[in-house]
Amino acid sequence: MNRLKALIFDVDGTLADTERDGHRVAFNRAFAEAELDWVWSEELYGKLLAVTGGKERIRYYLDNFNTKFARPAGLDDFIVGLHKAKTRHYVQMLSAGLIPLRPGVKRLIAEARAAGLRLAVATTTTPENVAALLQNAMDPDAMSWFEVIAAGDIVPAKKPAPDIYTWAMAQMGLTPAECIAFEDSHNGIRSSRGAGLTTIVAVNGYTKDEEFDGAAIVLDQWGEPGQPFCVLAGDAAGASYLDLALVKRLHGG
Ligand code: XBP
Ligand code: MG
Repeated sequence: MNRLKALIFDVDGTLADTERDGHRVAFNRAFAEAELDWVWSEELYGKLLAVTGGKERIRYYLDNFNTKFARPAGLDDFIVGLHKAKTRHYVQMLSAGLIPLRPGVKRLIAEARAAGLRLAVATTTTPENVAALLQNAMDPDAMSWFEVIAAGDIVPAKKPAPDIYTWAMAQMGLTPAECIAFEDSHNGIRSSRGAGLTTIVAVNGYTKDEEFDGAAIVLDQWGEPGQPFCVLAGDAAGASYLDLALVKRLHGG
């Protein structure tokens, strides 16, 4: 096994719990602004999360949950417009400080930087959303801490396809054996494992019952000193929160 050189983070659900009170709310605001009567409840949104990518999710909703909607002639442009408005609302919410990082994220990233490890992001969400989250919830300079931000439509096939992780590693000139991924969802780990990456998982409310075959470990949260995680699968070797020593142990290099 090669020495660990880089940490690659998913964003939604992994760095921050963004879906229920962030993305979902922003979608609903965009729908209301467009005078659509669509409302995505917490429960419905859980089903819609089967599909990653906001534009793809709107189409999935129309195909499966709102088949009677009279579609406009240019459906693609209509979805693109709705999604632009959604991104504007979502970025506004982040700028207002409404969405914090998950416990432990800031500490782990500080430790990784201090140890000289390289950092990247691999996500299906829109690049503006990543910038807004990192700048508002992590640090005004946090964008510069990440060597590669692989996001959104940069690859046509979104998670669970491995492409976004493969793209990020190609940009860094690293092999899967030199990296480790952090994920929160089944679609996410299918993508990271598909790209050959050892993957550490911390679930959230929407993903806690999903399958995480092939995960190095599955936790209920990243944990902090005084805020221990529960190990849902795997072996934390007695640790109670995820630090770099545990990351390296799970990576094996
Ligand atoms: C995240 C997503 C995204 C966000 C919405 O998945 O599925 O679609 O919900 O983002 P992952 P956009 O954490 O696996 O990357 O609306 O910007 O697409
Ligand atoms: Mg995720």
